[in-house]
Amino acid sequence: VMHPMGFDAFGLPAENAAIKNGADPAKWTYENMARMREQLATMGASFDWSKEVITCDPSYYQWTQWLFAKLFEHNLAERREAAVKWCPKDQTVLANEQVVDGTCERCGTPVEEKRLTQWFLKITNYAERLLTGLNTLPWREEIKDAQRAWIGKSEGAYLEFPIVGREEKIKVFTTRPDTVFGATYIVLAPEHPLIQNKELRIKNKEEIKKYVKATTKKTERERSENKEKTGVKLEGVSAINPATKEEIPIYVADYVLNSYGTGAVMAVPAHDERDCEFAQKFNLPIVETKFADWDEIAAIGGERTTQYRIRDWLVSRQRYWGCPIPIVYDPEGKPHAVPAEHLPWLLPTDVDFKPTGKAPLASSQELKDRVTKIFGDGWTPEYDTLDTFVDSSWYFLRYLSPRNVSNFSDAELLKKWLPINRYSGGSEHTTMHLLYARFFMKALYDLALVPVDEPFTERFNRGLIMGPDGAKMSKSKGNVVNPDEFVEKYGADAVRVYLAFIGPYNEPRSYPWSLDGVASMRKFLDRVARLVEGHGVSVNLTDTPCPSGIQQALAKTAMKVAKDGDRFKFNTAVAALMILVNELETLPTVPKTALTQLVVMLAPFAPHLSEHLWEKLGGEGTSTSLGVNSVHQQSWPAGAIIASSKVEVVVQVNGKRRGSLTLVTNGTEEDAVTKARAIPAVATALAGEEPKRVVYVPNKIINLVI
Ligand code: ANZ
Repeated sequence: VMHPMGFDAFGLPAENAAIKNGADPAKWTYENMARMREQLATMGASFDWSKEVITCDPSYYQWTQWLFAKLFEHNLAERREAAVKWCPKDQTVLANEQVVDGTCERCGTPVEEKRLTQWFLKITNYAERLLTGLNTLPWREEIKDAQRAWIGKSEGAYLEFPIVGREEKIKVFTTRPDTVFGATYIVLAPEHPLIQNKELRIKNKEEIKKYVKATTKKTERERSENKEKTGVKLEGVSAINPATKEEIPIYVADYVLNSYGTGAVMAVPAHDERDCEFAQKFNLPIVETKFADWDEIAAIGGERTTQYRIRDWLVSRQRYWGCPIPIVYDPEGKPHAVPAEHLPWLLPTDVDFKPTGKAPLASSQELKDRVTKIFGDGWTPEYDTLDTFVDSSWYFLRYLSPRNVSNFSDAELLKKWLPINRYSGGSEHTTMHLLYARFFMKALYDLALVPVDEPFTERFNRGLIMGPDGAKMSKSKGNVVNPDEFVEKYGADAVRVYLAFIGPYNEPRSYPWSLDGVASMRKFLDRVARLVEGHGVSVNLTDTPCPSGIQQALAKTAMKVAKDGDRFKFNTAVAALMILVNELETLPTVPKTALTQLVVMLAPFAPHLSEHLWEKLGGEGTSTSLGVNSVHQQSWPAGAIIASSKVEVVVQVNGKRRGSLTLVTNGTEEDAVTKARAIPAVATALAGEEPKRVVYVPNKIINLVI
């Protein structure tokens, strides 16, 4: 098992904190990482720190840049103009997910739309493979469905609607070309180029302009939501339905998105719900007609096509604290990848990182001089940095060889370890990180840089721990629980056992932090300690042999904790340990073998206490040796399971021994009777009679009375 830890440490939080406190984002970030390492250490977290990666470290981002350059060389990274959401206060481009109700998620300022030149990674080239790749992954269906919906494959056709009195035609995408006879109007997205076309004699230009402007405040998601339809008719222009040859009106409405299909739809109110709502609102005819067959569709210029909802991934950010995009422009303005020998392409430090609307890197004289020096006069740097999701799309490859200075990873180790058996994280990553990482893997596979094209075999979406009030922890709500205080008061082990106990890890539900929870775990651990150390209770540590009932309880617990632990169901694993402790507490004397097994099973949850008790029980512990005899190096009490899973049961007829059976521990009476009666000596003794009574003492005796 590899259990590494790292810091995905570029991005807005560091930059914003730095802007607010006037600190250097690098200093702020590295200080926070040191603090977190300490916190994790006090919790006894068992990470392999030799594998640590830090995405904002030049030794890491050198390879992010190297991989970006590879994608660029293979036409998978591209620069083009795009309409982007812009926050005028934060002075930066926002991702769609960062726009909430038309305002910036961070500061609440109404967003604007801007057309800017941006860098994209062409994830759409991989839409089909990202989709089919899901079929064989053993993930929960809901995770796969969410990705499928995000990729959004639709099979349909393009149709063309001539504009009355003009050469141009309006091309629409439809999944139902067969309904073309019922198309009674056309709807254009507000951004559709026809609306800007000056030659088109639109009579109500002002009204349209106002409507289009209002649209820029909304996100695509808000526009697609099922709200009351809005729109404006284009006065003075109309189109022809190619099937009916009838003249039909043209509208602009924001429920049609420019980024999907052709940004224009033929509206069929008789068959499409949204069109129907719109038609009712604008008093447009709703006509039922015959369905067109493919010959008719083809005769009207129909052309089959497949559309995907997924868009290319916009990766450039006009921000300081990110990985510099390793691109330079020649005097003609053509982009070139920075050659590998100049990587890492360092983030300049002579920068005013306060947002001004221009990329902060543009204020660096050092960066300009660097480019001139290496490439010559007239060459200029790229000033944007990469979206942090690029940094995190490949970090798991780096874990295999984190100090490698000659490659992004190690080919042999990639072959050995990939794909990752189990990958867990929050459900918020389903259509972002989890999709980006899959895309990266497929692209790198095509470039022969990795041996497999799916990165993660199993996916666990974990739950979320909420504040004690059941709401998401947030400073503004004042419901943040600081684990340090609990560690201080109750010890790290109590906090760990509490976290394990709070809910099934692998179920993406939310679990409120109970303020008494840690205290009651501390009580449980104290009881375990008393069992071993015998403080003030009537149990004594003895070397007596383990009664078979206790042996079975131990075996059962070992099996359950192992099985639940393997599925990350730590809560039920802890519950099983609690039941075992209850049982041991009923014994007048507790055998030592029972306690050693208990302590070994408790060790993953309460590592510090377990080691202490292990020493008390005669183990060496980490304090007295190199740790080879530590409780954490013991094998799981699996031997006990095998030894006790079968028992010898004596078979009697009327109290007289007639044979014996080897049965599973705690088997059913029914099974024991059937098997007993099949023993020849028993059958003879019964002489065809049905037993009047069965006395069954599980795991010991079965007596058939006739
Ligand atoms: C006519 C029609 C009749 C439609 C009918 C559907 C049902 P999916 O399945 O999501 O791909 N459409 C096309 N481009 C659009 C855009 N840019 N913005 C909003 N809506 C758009 O949806 C495809 C359907 O959504 C297309 O098929 C089109 O409406 C609409 F009974 O055309 B249909």
